[in-house]
Amino acid sequence: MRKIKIVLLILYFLFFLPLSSASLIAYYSFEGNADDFSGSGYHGTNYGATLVSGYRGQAFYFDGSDYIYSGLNINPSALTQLTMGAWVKASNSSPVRQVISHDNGGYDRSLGIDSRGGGTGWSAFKGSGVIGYSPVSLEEWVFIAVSYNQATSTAMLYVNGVTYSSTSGLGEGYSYTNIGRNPLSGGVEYFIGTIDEVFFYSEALNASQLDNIRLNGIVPELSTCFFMLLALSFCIQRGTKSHLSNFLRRHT
Ligand SMILES: [Ca+2]
Ligand SMILES: [Ca+2]
Repeated sequence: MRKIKIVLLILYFLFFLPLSSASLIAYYSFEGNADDFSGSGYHGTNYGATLVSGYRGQAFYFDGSDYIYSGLNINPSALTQLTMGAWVKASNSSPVRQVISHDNGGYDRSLGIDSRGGGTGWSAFKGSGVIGYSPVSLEEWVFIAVSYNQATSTAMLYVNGVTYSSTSGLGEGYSYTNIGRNPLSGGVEYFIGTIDEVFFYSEALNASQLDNIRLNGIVPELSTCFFMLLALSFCIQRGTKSHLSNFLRRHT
């Protein structure tokens, strides 16, 4: 029984650790505030967005003039690989609108609604234009993400399990990130709708890894903590038992 427990713990860590704190660099669950729950400390500053019921718990509603500032630097020079995404519910699909962006011109890393990727819908910037597109259904929650790999000049848009891959040639943008708008020229392309569970990984996640986040949420950290506590209590229990048996052996 003890051996089975140890094997299960090892398998768990091998499976989940590559997707856990090692590469999660910012996480905004919007539970009451715009704090970063990844532990990295990139707490957001909210400019006008209002707390509403979200995909999970609470979320922020952006009315077309709101945004959240994050000090996270998502430039290719800082992060060769990046995946960013969120659960979103659009209230207006007229392009162009950004969910996450650090664009300062030149189609820098951005995720939102655009009309230049073959049609109007969920899209992402790829340096020399736009990857698209997945049509928007108003007032419906959808999981969107984009992964970038500067080393291989590739980018992949992911919308509710469907992927759109492209070559990319990304330049540098601002050294900070906005949620709910494009920071270009003091702010343009404002999003109208609700945004929840915004995440950033310092890896170019593949479709199955994004499937896992879409289906299970950003839970590995919590689960890891739980299993670490379980492992700790198991060790303490073992230690106590061993001390007790040594004591009894010596005194009986
Ligand atoms: Ca939430
Ligand atoms: Ca640029």
